[in-house]
Formats: sequence, C-alpha cells, structure tokens
Amino acid sequence: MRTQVAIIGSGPSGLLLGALLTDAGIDNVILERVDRAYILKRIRAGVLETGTAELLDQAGAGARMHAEGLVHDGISLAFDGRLHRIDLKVLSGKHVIVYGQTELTRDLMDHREERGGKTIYDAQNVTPHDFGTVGAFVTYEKDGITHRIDCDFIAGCDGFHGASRKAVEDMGLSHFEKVYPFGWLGVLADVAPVHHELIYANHARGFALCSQRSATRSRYYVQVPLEDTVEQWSDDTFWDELRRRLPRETAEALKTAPSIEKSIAPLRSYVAEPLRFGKLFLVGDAGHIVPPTGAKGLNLAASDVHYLFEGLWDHYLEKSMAGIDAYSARALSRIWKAERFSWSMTSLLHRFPAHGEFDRKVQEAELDYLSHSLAAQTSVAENYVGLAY
Ligand code: FAS
Ligand code: PHB
Repeated sequence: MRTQVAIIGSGPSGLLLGALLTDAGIDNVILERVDRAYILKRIRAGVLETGTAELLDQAGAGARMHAEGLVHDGISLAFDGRLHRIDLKVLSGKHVIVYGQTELTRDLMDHREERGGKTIYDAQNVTPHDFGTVGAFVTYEKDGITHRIDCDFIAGCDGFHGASRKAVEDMGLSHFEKVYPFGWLGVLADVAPVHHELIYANHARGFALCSQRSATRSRYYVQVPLEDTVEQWSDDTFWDELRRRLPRETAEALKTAPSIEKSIAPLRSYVAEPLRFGKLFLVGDAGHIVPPTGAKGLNLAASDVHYLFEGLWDHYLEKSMAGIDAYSARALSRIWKAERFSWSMTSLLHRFPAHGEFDRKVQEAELDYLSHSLAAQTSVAENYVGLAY
C-alpha cells in the first residue's frame, strides 16, 4: 500500500490531522493499536480552547460540539472558604467550550467514516522506517501478517507510550521532565454539576476540581498521594473528601450519584525536543505531557496538528517545505508557554508533601494577589482560553 501521510494513532491528534488532510485531498491512513470501542471507553479531557473548537469546525466535525457543548465564560478558584471567579470572557474576549474528549473523538471517528477515511484498527507493532530519507515507510502486523505502507511523511500521533518517540530516542532527542508527587483521582457521575462553571480548589487537605460534561453529567477530581489505589476510594469516601475541600455553600449544594468511571492519573510535565526527524513528526502527547490543571493536554495536541497541517499543505499544494521545516520550532514555542501555565496552576493549587510553612504562605499570597489584581486574572484568563496559534 502507498499513502502520502501515514498517521500512527487514532486519538484526537491523529483523527484531527486525518480529517484536515482528507478535506485537503491529501491521502492518509491511520494505524491504531486498539479498536474504536476501546478508545471511546477512555475518559480524558473536558475543556476545549477556542482554537481547538475552530479546528474541529475547519475539519467539518464541530456540529455536535456546538449543539451539546457548554460555553463557559469564566472559572472559579476556591480558597479561604469562598469562590473567586475569573471572568474569562471580559478579560480575554474569549470563552471555552466544555465538551468531553470522548465525544470529540467519537465525532472525528464518525466524520472519518463518512468521508471514507482509512483507519486500520488492531494494528500491532507499528514501526516507522527510513524516515530520514525519501523512502519512508511503516510496517505493522495484523492477522498474523506483516504489512508495509510506503509514504511521504509519518505523523507520530500515538501518545506518550507510543512507538514514534521510541523510534527517535537515539537520534539526539532531548527530554525535559518534571514528575509531581501526587495524582488525581477522577470520578464521572450522572448527576447535575455543583456549579455552572468549573471550580479549582486549593485546600489544606489538597486540590479538588469540579468539572462537568453536560447539565446531567459531572466530572470531579481530588488530589491523592501517588501510592493511593482506586480500590481504596469508595464512592462515599470520595464524595466526603470532595465536600471537605469545597467552600461550605458549594459542598452543601453538591449532588452525588454512583460513579460510572473512577481512575487515578499521575501528573507530569514532559517535553521532547525536537519534534521532527526527517519525514517523521511527533504530535500531541507523543511529544509532550502537561498536568491537567491547566486543561491544556488535548488543546496542545490541536495546535500541533494546526502547525503540521499547515506545513503539509504548503508542501503538497504550494510546493514549499517552509511549513514543514518550521513545524518543530513553531509547535514548541506554544507548547512551552502551555507547560509554564500548567506548571504554575499546579504549583498554585496543590499541596506538596515537601512544602514547608514558607511555601504555603507564598501560595496564599499568590492566591490573594490573584483575587485582587485584574492584571493577574487577565494573565490566567488569556492562558486558560488558549494563547494565539
Ligand atoms: P492519545 O494518547 O489520546 O492517543 C494516542 C493513540 O495512539 C491512542 O488511541 C493509542 O491507542 C494509540 N497508540 C499508542 N501506541 C500506539 C502504537 N504503538 N501503534 C498504534 N497506535 C498506538 N488533557 C486535558 O486537557 N484535560 C484532562 O483532564 C486530561 N485528562 C487526562 C487523563 C489521562 C488518564 C490521560 C492519559 C490524559 C489526560 N489528558 C487530559 C491529556 C489527554 O487529553 C491528551 O492530551 C490527549 O489524549 C492527546 O491526544 P493524542 O495526542 O491523540 O494522544
Ligand atoms: C475535565 O473535565 O476532565 C477537566 C477539566 C479541566 C481541567 C482538567 C480536567 O483542568
């Protein structure tokens, strides 16, 4: 088989890139390790930046997001026993859309099937080859047969544990990493959200987040020690702990229901540099990870796709390599700003085991400054809604 762009991974990065390429008449194939049902069981991000929403529209897959997504003009920080709202719309001129990554992925998968886009599921041992030369190709195994796909370019959209970054480990790849000494225990429940917007809580017992998926489905998180397991957390234990970390009025308004999903995710900041090796590109989580405190993971995948699609468009339609040559630097410039924001929100809102009294006083001072300074709130707002591409 031959294609112009071989895409490894059918998550948001791979699907969004595939949709844009197909729309531009650029042939592409997605190779995915698991099947559609497995991917759609994953519960991940929930907040879309304006840029991500616009890309989904550009790809022709934004209709359900606009119909069912929730437009949020603000977020609240909870500390000192009350909510402190940050007016995203007034301060940045933009809003965010609350729409689950699972639904965005479903929309892109459906869109791809409608457009006849080719996705090979259950592709094992996907391996990029000869991407430093003109003859790049990818191999994979399926039904006991090893297949080969010759291509012009390979987009490594296979996430943090994928094959793409591994394939370039020994080619001068630099790693920048920070691992946080805690995780997030997340619960999804079919119950009305406690508040009309998201609440990020800083509490002596630890961080908590009140998020949502719709008017009848909520997503909540509490910071937990890294050694905790999901089995240690019954629903009742979770709801009690969440209430204890919220302002009294909010806690009293909290409605609970049996969890339909419960999981613990570790937090890390990670960036690989560069993101291009000849004909192979690292895209989305394959190239970087952010702690979810800034709601940037999925949105950074979208901006990577934007830059790479522009480069591939230049190559195929304008006969120029300028966009491809610029991909890594352009993507990394925005990635590092989102890494900084995600790190700063994580540092501001969590309890760090190694922190002493001085660190906690600095956190309190920063929260106090943020609650009184429009300049500080504007900085949070413009980063939260997403910096320009
Ligand atoms: P993904 O990991 O989503 O997709 C990669 C795809 O490649 C997967 O389908 C995988 O099966 C496939 N793949 C992997 N290896 C392969 C191989 N060798 N061959 C073929 N296919 C392969 N972000 C937020 O903004 N907010 C959040 O709350 C949030 N919560 C998260 C919770 C968890 C547990 C995780 C892991 C991430 C979370 N994220 C969150 C970040 C997440 O949303 C990512 O940023 C987003 O999924 C990135 O999309 P992709 O780059 O497409 O990678
Ligand atoms: C979510 O809804 O899963 C979510 C929202 C905002 C975040 C992190 C997670 O910052």
